[in-house]
Amino acid sequence: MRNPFAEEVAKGLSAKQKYISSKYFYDDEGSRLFQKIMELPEYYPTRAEMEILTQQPTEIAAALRFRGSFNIIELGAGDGLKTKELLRFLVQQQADFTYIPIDISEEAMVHLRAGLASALPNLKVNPLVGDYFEVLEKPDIEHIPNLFLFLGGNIGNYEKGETLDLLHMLWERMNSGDRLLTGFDLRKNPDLIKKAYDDSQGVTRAFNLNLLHRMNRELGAEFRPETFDFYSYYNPYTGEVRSMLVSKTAQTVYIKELDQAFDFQENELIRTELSKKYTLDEIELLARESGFVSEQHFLDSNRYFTDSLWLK
Ligand code: AVI
Repeated sequence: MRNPFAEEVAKGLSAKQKYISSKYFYDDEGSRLFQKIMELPEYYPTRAEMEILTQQPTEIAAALRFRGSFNIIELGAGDGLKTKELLRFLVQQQADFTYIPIDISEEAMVHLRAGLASALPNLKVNPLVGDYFEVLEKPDIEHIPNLFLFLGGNIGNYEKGETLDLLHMLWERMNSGDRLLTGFDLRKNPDLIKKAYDDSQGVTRAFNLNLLHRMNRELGAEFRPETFDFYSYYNPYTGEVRSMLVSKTAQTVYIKELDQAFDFQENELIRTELSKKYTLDEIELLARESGFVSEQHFLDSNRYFTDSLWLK
């Protein structure tokens, strides 16, 4: 079997409306660019969520209502930077819990464990490496109350049907009484959202164009990235930011790994990403649709972002 990236590229570039999934943004170069995005003045979501987790740990901890020992299971933990503030608070409160970060990157987990060992030496950490749904299949997580964390607004990168599938799969793997804290980016001034996804330094542009570079590097593709533009728009009626690449000319691009050539018309699009912005009503509806009870929203002072707590 060919590698999954090659398979998806073959499918996406053969579709009537071409697309490449945003999950392929994150190779080493893409992850480096995403770190830069999170530091951009226009990109508010990371700072907003950081504010929630650093300013409201008392309220979040109280809302968990866990007695005795519990687990905090984080999906796609990455560098765990934002979570560290919540963990620090719970350690100071002498809460009896184990932190179980899950991430596909082994390197990220080694790094996170080492960082936590020096910053919070009393914290019990049990990192798991792999796709989070596969990892959660395994029965080696104790049946004590669990708080699942799905932070960073990653949920906004899924189409509606995929979002429901994901929440449903998670619901099936949770026990009654477990909780889920999810980060959602909220609707706000449309111009502010638009600028966050088309920044003045062109980092988001480079982040999208990196998909072409990645196909060149990994699949022996012959894209000339300078012949593509980046375009994104925000639709305030639906809350959707849609990002895409635009072929500036009619051209044919050969991909060695697929031994296939793909035709592009002038101005033809390659869809790359959805970043959905929610209202609080939509979040509560989503909770109901996926079998959860929405308990509380924790918002930053600008009301840009929410970490919302749901109960199974
Ligand atoms: C990872 N994800 C939540 C980011 C977002 O805001 O949708 C990815 C991103 N795309 C462009 N800028 C940031």
